[in-house]
Amino acid sequence: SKKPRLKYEEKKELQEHPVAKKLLSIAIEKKSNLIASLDVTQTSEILDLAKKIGDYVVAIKLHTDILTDFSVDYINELKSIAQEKNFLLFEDRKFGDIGNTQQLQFEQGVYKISDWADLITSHVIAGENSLNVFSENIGVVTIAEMSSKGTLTDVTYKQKAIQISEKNSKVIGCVAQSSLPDSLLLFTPGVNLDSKGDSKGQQFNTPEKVFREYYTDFIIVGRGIYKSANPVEEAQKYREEGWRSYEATL
Ligand code: 5FU
Repeated sequence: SKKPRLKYEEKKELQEHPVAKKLLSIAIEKKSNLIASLDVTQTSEILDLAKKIGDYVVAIKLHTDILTDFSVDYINELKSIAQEKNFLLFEDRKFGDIGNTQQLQFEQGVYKISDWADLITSHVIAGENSLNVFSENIGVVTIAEMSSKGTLTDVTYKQKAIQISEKNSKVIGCVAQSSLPDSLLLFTPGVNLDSKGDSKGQQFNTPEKVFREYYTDFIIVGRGIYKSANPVEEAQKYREEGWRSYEATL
């Protein structure tokens, strides 16, 4: 039989990065392991959803480059909601270039991600030095394994991505669809209670399955929440289901 997983309290002891500690503290305090991915295209929709579901999540994941009306005012308002409701801002930029280009994408352009993100995602396709450009105070989450059908992130790729991630003090964890070493936090997207997938390659699992089989730490839910008729009720449901499933593995 499988050995029990580490509790969030135990993982917090293992983590040295302040953002990892903060994320785990929020999880413990809110009894939540839910990250809502608000993949909507207007800033007013994000702000509205963030106010309504902010109490139930540890972080809100963003794809800032899909917004049609980005502004610095929007970011400032989102930051103040995040502070009030105690959640982190997670930009799912999935950097995937040489370090020099990633640095420009991280610090420059319209979005100036380095000014406001608590967490960012990055591929490691360009090798370990490409991660050197991210700042110390931002938690880097590497993409070790994707959720989509036919992804190229096979076992060998995943192992190499984990090796790079374990060596780098800026990396707090990985996006993956299977277990990780205890020193890395596991973030699992492709989670939905009502659907098995979409016509564009996404594959969904239930929260129960990803906790039981992968010992994930955080579930990432997009359409299951923001596309539903009642996002508040769904956020509460995924929070409860995620927490219950986590406790069942202890
Ligand atoms: F790295 C990954 C991955 O492997 N699968 C994903 O689905 C990231 N994602 C993101 O999680 C994706 O870009 C969406 O923002 C989100 C899943 O949204 P869904 O609506 O729950 O499918």
